[in-house]
Amino acid sequence: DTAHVITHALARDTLSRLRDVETEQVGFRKGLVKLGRICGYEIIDGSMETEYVEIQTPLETTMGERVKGLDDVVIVNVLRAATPFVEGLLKAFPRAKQGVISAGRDEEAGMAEGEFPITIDYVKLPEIREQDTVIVADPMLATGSTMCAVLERVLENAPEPEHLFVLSAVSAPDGLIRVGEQFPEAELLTVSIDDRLDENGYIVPGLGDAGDRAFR
Ligand code: HSX
Repeated sequence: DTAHVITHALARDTLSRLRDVETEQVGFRKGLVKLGRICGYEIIDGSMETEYVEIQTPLETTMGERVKGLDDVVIVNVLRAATPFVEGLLKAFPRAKQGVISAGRDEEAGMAEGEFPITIDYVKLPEIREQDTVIVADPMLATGSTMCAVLERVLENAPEPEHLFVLSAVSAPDGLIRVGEQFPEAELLTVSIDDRLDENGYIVPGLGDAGDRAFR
């Protein structure tokens, strides 16, 4: 198994609204924010440890728990569709550092052997340290070309982080396989593994173009 599917009922509900062609721009953007928050909570629940801490309630001293590592989180926003998704993630990881990468498929060049050439225009990343949980977020993982190019930039000159999550809302089997093969250290998280890619490299059934639906 290459990927872990986030199956929280609210994640499935929210993704279904995103898929719906009737969901207009505001609803779509809010849905992506909400899905980002749910995914963030799922990452915390599934992968982060808690420690016991003594706390004082208004009545007495008792044991409480605190999630460890919340200060060591780096979220990478793959412009532009990931922007609302990352806004949601930040609700789960309010103290995260953020990186930004503008990367996109060269659609005119077209898909060749299941891959697109990728243009990267802008990269600004915080320092990545061994103890960090790095979350690279992009709502769509289609051929995986964009994500592979992004991961290359994220990981160059960086030590292997504690966790490297590749988070998408919808993904295609081909893209997950490609990213998994090229970056075996990455933990692939998605809310849905869709059926296939069409001849233009779009995820089917998918949700259309997330960037266009959120921003146009
Ligand atoms: C869309 O295409 C998404 O937001 C991703 O950035 C990208 C995914 O396509 P692929 O590179 O996986 O084929 O703009």
